[in-house]
Amino acid sequence: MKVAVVGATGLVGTEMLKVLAERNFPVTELLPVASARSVGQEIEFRGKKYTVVSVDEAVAARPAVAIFSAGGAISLQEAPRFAAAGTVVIDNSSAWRLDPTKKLVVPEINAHLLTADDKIIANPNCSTIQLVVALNELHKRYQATRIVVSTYQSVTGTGKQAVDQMLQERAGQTPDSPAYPHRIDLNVLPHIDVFQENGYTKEEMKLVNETKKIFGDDTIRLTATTVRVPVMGGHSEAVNVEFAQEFDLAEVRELLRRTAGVELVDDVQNNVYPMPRDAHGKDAVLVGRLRRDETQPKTLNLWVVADNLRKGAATNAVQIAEVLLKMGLLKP
Ligand code: 11C
Repeated sequence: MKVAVVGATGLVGTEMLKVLAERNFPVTELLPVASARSVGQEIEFRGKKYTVVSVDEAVAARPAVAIFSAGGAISLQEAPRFAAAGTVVIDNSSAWRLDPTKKLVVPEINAHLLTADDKIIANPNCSTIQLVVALNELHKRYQATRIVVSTYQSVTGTGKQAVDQMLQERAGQTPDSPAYPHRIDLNVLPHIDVFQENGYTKEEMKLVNETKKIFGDDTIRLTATTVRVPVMGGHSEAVNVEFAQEFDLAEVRELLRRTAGVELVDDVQNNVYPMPRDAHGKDAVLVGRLRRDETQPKTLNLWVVADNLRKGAATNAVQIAEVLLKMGLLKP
């Protein structure tokens, strides 16, 4: 398979190359694509050097699949060009996620919807992916009716500039080019992405709208507060979920043990619960702190942690490519 990775030099792009190699995706030729200033640079993939090429060169090479992580504007402009050349695009930006003609896919949940007509497939936002993976089996069994989620998101979600800001602040330096309007190290910012007219941030509304689309259920009521914390390993979420059906905690535990993509990490007697340091570099969504909300019936509290660059971005995108390959929907 000829594979293009668009945005190959960014944090997510680098992770995509790592995941493609680790999972032995059958890449026969890699087309790393990046902005004009990176074209001509070399990157290494499975011990071989590849030259970074322009979008035009990559489109002309007609790869089987192009995995994008280069921001919404580039996806809007360039994904249709790849699709027109016969390449299937898996896009990690928010550009196509809510487009009713595009599928928003988390393989454990809705990969069965994919068909040969899907030429641009959207990869959800990282904070949404870990939420829906954690709730998938519980939603099927008890039907979630209302979800309240508060996130604690890693600086890696913003990108390299934010990582540099935090590390420079930590070293007592003034950041060269801060990513945030405030200090992030030794601080917490209740602000991820831009504020909308309704007072919520775009990140908060992504959680609301993407969750409904992935579960194919517009009736779920979801409200979110998304917060940036000075952490590197992954995103954490405190989730309060109300179900239509009564549940049994032992059964919830059993369902989570059997949920694809979930690792149950819940032994509070021994101080065992999910933490971003433990999620870092892993593909599993870690779930713990399971307890009944004692203020109202049929309501569960849980704590969900995942590496936002892996299952939250690169791994989910590569898993979509793997499904397409298995379904015979990628043309070599
Ligand atoms: C963050 N969730 O942590 C964002 C990053 O829509 O794919 C990913 C943004 C997106 O800042």
